[in-house]
Amino acid sequence: MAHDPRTGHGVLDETRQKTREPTRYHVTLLNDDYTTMEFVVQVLESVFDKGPAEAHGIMMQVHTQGRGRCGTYTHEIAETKVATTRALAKREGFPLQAVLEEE
Ligand code: TYC
Repeated sequence: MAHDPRTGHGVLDETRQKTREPTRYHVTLLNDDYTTMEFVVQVLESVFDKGPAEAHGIMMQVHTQGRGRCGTYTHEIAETKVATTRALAKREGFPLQAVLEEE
């Protein structure tokens, strides 16, 4: 803080509040033995806006490595995509799980 040379009193000279980027979250898909590959590709296309080739690539990564990233979003959007994935999977009777990971 600066000081007025006459009074010695503090003078507020910070005019701009510090800004902070919102924390972003990865949405990660987990492998299981029951969800069909076709359904996972459909979810990647419809919920995560992937094209067919990228969706297939991510699905195979999850299938072979156990997990794979579908995208990185603000907290609210990431939560919504996780919830939508769970709801679609539940409707079809698949145990497919998506989780949030802080960036
Ligand atoms: N492992 C599944 C199968 O063999 C396919 C699968 C891929 C399931 C990705 C979940 O997130 C997943 N049918």
